[in-house]
Amino acid sequence: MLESAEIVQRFLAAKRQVHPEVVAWIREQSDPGLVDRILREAPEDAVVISSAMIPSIRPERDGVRFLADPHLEVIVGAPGSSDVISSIQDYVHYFRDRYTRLGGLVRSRVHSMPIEALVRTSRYRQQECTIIGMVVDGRTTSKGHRLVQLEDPTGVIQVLFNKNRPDFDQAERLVPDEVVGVRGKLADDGSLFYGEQVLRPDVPVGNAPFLSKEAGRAVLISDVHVGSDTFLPEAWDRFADWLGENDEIGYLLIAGDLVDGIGIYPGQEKELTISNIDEQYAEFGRMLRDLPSRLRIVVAPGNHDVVRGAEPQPALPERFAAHLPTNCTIVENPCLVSLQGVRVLMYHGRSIDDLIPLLPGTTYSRPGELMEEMLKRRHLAPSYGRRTPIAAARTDRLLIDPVPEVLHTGHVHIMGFCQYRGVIGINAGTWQSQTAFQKQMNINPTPARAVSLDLQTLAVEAFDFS
Ligand code: D5M
Ligand code: FE
Ligand code: ZN
Repeated sequence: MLESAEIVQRFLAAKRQVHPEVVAWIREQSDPGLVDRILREAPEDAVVISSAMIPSIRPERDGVRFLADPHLEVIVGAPGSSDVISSIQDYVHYFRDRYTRLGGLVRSRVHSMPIEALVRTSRYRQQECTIIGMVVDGRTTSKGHRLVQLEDPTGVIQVLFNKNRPDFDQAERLVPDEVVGVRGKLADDGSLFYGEQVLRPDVPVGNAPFLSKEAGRAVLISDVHVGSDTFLPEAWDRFADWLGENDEIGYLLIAGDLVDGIGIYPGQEKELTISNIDEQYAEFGRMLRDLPSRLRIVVAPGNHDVVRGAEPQPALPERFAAHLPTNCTIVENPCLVSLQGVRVLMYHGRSIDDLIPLLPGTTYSRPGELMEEMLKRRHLAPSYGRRTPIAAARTDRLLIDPVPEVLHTGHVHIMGFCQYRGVIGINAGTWQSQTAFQKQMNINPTPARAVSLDLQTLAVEAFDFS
């Protein structure tokens, strides 16, 4: 084992100072190559090597451990936590887990009964009760009422929502595979359940977000799309300068679509300035290295990135992560990170494409509303089997549990916000101007945006670098 004095000496020899915490940690590791690796990977402009610089000193393949950073913590979604999956068995487990956990949130508030027990005897007819189930599907009847099929582990039932009853608008917003409670009455012949009220898992009414006791500021962005001919380098440079001028900003969170990728859509090759995937990440890495080295940067993938599309998406593999500076923490999509105790749920946001056609009145131009719909359902991607591929693992990693302070999404390239029962939703926009495809789809992006978050107050401020 290296002695402390020797460790300090080796840093001094390299014209660096080292924090005592780091020295203590190095002593414990009994890893002779560690000092050299830290010296090699530490930010060039760092005079004092602090513990904050160590967590992302990536394990070389022999698996060096990290020193926990007191400020940034990956609670869920550290690299390697998404299982390898996809047997029938997992699909069954996946939906059971989704039902049990989301149903449990409703069950904790109301007394409910299994569908099978309800229809078996005539005892419960004409008596108000609550059932909890997963929406199989729904349709509007010829008279304009809403008929929804609801399933729990014991049975299936048709639930009819009368268009003239108060909660009809909520019934219209039931989407396939979400888990809800429905309060109502069984029909006399037991064939139907008359739904009166929709009870969603929801954020508790009294939800009180955690606030950091110390000052701190994070910046949230998304959809950088490096390598695309519509990526905006000058705007990015202005952003980089601004980060340099505002040294109270300690964190930068990036919610996916880091690069434009290769072969993501037909004809993409004609719209790329960098047509090699390694080169795209190398360029992205250079851009991050040019940012102030004090920043702790959290890097999550999106559907344009090089990892599998099925969510949860794994973190960037080492081959590509190796291009990123050591102050980057690579994570999965989704992931839950804590910044001084303020929990940010990062999710690229692909399910927004699925939710918009399912939810009347929603639009790409107001992504905040879709984040609110996710929070009410306590789920990031409520409907299975649409445009958002979901890897059906034994546990449903797309549940929103615990309730975070902040939900950070991207994907739609339009900045938007919500504030729902104490939770702040931030859709961060993009660094790419309108693509030919988006023009065709009539999607008007809000490029070159960054959103700042005050960790003491959760105050949000938007900046435009275009
Ligand atoms: O997604 C950027 C935006 O383009 C986002 O609003 C979704 C939309 N988009 C992407 N692909 C499609 C398809 N195939 N149909 C309709 N809309 C789409 P990005 O992930 O950056 O490509
Ligand atoms: Fe994107
Ligand atoms: Zn995307």
